[in-house]
Amino acid sequence: MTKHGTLGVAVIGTGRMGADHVRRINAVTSGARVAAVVDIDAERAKQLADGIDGCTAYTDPAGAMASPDVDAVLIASPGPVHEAALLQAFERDLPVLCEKPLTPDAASALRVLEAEQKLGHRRVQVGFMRRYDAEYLKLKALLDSGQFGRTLLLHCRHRNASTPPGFTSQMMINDSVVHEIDTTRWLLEQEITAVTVLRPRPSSAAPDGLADPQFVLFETAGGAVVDVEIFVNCGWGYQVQCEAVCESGSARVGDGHAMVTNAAGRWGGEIDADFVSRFEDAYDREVQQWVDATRRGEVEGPTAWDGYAAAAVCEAGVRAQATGERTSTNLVERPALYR
Ligand code: ISE
Repeated sequence: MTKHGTLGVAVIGTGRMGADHVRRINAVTSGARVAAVVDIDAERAKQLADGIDGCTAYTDPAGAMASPDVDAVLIASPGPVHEAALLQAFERDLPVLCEKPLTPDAASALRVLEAEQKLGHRRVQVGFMRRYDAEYLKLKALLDSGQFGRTLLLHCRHRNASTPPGFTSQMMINDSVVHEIDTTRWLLEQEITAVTVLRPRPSSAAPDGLADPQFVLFETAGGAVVDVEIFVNCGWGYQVQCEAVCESGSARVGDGHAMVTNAAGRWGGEIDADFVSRFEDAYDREVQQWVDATRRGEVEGPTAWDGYAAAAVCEAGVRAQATGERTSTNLVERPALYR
């Protein structure tokens, strides 16, 4: 699979996540190297490439993918340009790790599914990193073991300290709750059939026009109910928690009790500032497993179908948010390639 012993990766998009993945592949991941970086900001791409042995800067994904040094592609550009990059990667039959979202809406995700099916084999892993988090993996193993019986409910909390300028109420579903959509589908192995969104009176700290927080409910095909508190300007840190309530027990992850201190008559711990630090280990594991599988000629992890299903549920979520009504999801039948 690799032409030079190690996997030559083109990283497309060098914003916050892309730059972090460049650092990761360079410093943490084994068996891979950054062979190309792509950014519409030529200066930014050049600066990054200059610091890496044998790395070339490009401003267009197709140019990088045509390089004989590139064996695989990591897409970390903004969601709206994912589709074009994915289709270009398929043309060259290159393996892809695509940051979430696969694409910003169900129709474009469906086009990606169709193109991958035409290839006849899977090429895409979608970057839903929570599936690689040590605590979430433990919860998944516990639920899969059946020890606590069937899962009845999930209670999820998703809090960000603050949002960048321009963050909209719709993005609270498409960028943030999309993670709970994926973890629900993954943990329960059921599709989400309906979404309801309640909007309490916004926090006085919410930026103008942002309905923050929101309370989102999913119903699943197997009859489970999932609630998600999404609060993206809570101000006190980054918290992602999930409690599964089952027939004979419950289990909770994400309390962040790595170290508890006792001093001056109080006990306490630290709260992560953002997702880059909270999920650092998960990102490391995700990229390493992608590299390992790719070098073996295999594709693992969340599929393009998972990316499509998440996009379809997000669409229902955004509709539910606008209308205040319980909104059914509308997924196409799962194609054989993804069964
Ligand atoms: C961001 O895009 C992420 O993916 C984070 O995991 C999430 O917590 C945040 O709300 C999103 O904006």
